[in-house]
Amino acid sequence: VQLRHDLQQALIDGEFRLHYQPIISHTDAVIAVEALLRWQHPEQGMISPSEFIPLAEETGQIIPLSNWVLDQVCRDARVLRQQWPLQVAVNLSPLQFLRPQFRQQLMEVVAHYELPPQALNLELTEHTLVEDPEQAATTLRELQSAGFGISIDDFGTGFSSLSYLKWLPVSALKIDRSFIRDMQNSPRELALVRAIIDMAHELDLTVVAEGVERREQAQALQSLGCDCQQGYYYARPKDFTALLVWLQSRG
Ligand code: G
Ligand code: G
Ligand code: MN
Ligand code: NA
Repeated sequence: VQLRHDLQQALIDGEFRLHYQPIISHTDAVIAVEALLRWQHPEQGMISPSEFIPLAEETGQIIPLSNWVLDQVCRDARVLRQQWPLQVAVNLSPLQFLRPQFRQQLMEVVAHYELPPQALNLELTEHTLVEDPEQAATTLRELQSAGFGISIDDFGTGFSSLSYLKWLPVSALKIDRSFIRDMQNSPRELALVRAIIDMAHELDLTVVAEGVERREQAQALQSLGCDCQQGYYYARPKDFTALLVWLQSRG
């Protein structure tokens, strides 16, 4: 109850932060970073978005909050790209993505920071796409032709039909970390991961495995032909300054 009230004030007081987690290609190159929102609460410490995003969606605060995220992501991407040609992935809330103003706003913010749309990768969940498939398809086509990367996040958890992949303009699938977590102990999970990777490749999509924590997982994914990996095994999410230091030290 308190959090709900604090949310509005937190934006005014500048308590939100973006952390960034590297995404690594099968050739061991860093190719992107994912922006992950954090709330540095004065009393409760760091609060995870899985706690406050649902609240923000209920109260409508998700819109100003999402606008803050987009602005900050572009600001950081501009600095990042002076040295590193990396894409920055940003998570979009369905309420944000399905608003009629969204595309225009996005175009304005990238123009303001003089970024090419290719600098951003928009992460959407299956849930967002099935909520209003026609609106989603129209917006996605416009965004893809403008040059933005588009990824399906938490892929495999949405209980949605796979048929949308045939006609939605998507560039990548991110396999949900629950599949990666269980794939070593469960032949069924392993088979699912293999099937997702093969299907994605048939459809000319890039596959990113999320939540890679151990070397054996990394090796298994590599041998399955997975294009990219992300997880604590490679790097934890870190603040922007720490990200720049990490990139520097990696060479
Ligand atoms: O980093 P963490 O595991 O706490 O993230 C939890 C969830 O919050 C993930 O599902 C992630 O997609 C979501 N999330 C992280 N950052 C953002 C953001 O900036 N906007 C939205 N809408 N969701 C985010
Ligand atoms: O839903 P989405 O994929 O956007 O959420 C990403 C979330 O996963 C972030 O909150 C991030 O902190 C978390 N995360 C990233 N790498 C790992 C990992 O290796 N293990 C676990 N358990 N969580 C991870
Ligand atoms: Mn994500
Ligand atoms: Na995910």
